[in-house]
Amino acid sequence: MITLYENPGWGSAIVELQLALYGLPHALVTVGNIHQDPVARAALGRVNPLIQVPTLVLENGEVMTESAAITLLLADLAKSDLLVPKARSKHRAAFFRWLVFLVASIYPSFAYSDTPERFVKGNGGEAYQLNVIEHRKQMWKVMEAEAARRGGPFFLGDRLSAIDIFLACMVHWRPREEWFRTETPSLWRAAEAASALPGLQAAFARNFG
Ligand SMILES: N[C@@H](CCC(=O)N[C@@H](CS)C(=O)NCC(=O)O)C(=O)O
Repeated sequence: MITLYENPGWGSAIVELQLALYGLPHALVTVGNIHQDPVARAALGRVNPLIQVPTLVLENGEVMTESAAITLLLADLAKSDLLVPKARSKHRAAFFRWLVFLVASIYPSFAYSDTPERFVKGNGGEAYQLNVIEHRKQMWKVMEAEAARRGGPFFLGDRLSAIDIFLACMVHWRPREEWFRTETPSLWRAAEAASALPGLQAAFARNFG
């Protein structure tokens, strides 16, 4: 069985929701506060030297990290195009573009703002943290313009994809729900549409309830 190392509400939720939607059997191992607890860090570090969630261990023992890579792999394992548009489908290019933007540009900014002490020495950390969050807001606005142009209800328009699952989780992270609801209504609508999908309720409540 697949094992997901996770913390409720953290990035592992992006993977847990996909496992739930596909109906792929999996076990959960809660890792605890890997930012602060040396025991939790050591335990996860034995599985994944990056000490990050999501960490997935496949049935054959292979370790998978990186939420986008896991997203693509799960679609293969589930033999499904529910969340990943098929090769040559009309949504494929936009899906690749925005999936990579999410994980390469937006997601790393959480490491920079959540643990500024890793990146800034001395007492400049707070201003730096606020700047990172402001920069993240600008990136979300770029995604908002794209979602608005496509017209919803999902990020890609009329087609659900894993991007909506990322949004359903990430709108709960800073700058958080109220900001998304008012400043990026198209992203909020896509996140809400994904959160309401049948089959997701238990996993969603476990992470964000
Ligand atoms: N590139 C990774 C990023 C994962 C990530 O940053 N996870 C956060 C939790 S949301 C984490 O585990 N942070 C702990 C750390 O970086 O020390 C992915 O896309 O899965």
